[in-house]
Amino acid sequence: MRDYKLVVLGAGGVGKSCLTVQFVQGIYLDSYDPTIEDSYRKTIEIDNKVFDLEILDTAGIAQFTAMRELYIKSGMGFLLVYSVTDQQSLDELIALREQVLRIKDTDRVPMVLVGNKADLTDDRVISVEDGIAVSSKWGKVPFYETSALLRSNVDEVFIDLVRQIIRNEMENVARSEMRNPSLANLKNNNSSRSVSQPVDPKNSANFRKHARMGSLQVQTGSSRSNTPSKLQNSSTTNKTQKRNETSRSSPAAAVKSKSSNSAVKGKSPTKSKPKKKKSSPCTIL
Ligand SMILES: Nc1nc2c(ncn2[C@@H]2O[C@H](COP(=O)(O)OP(=O)(O)OP(=O)(O)O)[C@@H](O)[C@H]2O)c(=O)[nH]1
Ligand SMILES: [Mg+2]
Repeated sequence: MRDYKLVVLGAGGVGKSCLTVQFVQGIYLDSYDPTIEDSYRKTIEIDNKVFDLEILDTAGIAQFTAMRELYIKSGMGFLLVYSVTDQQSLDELIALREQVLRIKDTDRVPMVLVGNKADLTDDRVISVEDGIAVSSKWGKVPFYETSALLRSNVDEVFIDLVRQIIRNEMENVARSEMRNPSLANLKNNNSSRSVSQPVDPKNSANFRKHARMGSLQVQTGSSRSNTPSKLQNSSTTNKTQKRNETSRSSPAAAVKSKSSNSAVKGKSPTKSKPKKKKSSPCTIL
């Protein structure tokens, strides 16, 4: 089984590490210690198929971003994270996305736009509508608001990304078969081949060891999501950086109680009910 290589990108302090660690280990990091580069592994079951994920949590602050080009090359899907409390973090994502598209040399890159820290309602400067606008500009890239603190929409953003990668691969296979029908014959004669095998060699090489599109999906993350009942913590983590024990504390703890239990779809955040995804079962192993 091969790894699905996901890369978490965004400005410093937006919550990339918190989202990743919540997804992989089910814990919330209250302190802030800027990341250089951390790699995590997690096994996940989607639609009765098991996927090994390798998640690269990247540096947000400028002096640690030298490796960016390398990991964008090898990443198969990208979480583009901003903080709803920080306008600049959304502005920075625009350049980041362009860098991803340039390096990948295609505009069909699996990607999710993530507005984190949705629990910080008093500090919010970016509205749901602002996020929707960026998502639309980007060709309806799936957009979620999340809260790593409340574990809201955390699994959802990663699962969406994996689904996009799977879909992308199937489309690539179909496209290359259309261009070269003999490939389809070969496939028909070889029943052991899986459609989820890599078709883009760029995606399978050089991932550093340590180191959608359909309807617009908008889910705000100011409520604690239900952790999948089959969630088991079977992840392994490869830290490339020691966390600073005296790191400064986050404002997160102070706002824990400010969360509301709302989840919205589309443009009516206060009225809508939580969006029911039509997806088939996912199990985090
Ligand atoms: N209230 C709240 N605070 C959060 C949330 N996610 C992260 N934080 C806090 O924001 C600070 C930065 O979080 P990190 O996950 O370390 O940020 P990062 O994007 O990994 O930062 P770099 O590694 O420097 O790029 C920490 O103090 C977290 O506790 C969230 O969803 N809600
Ligand atoms: Mg980090």
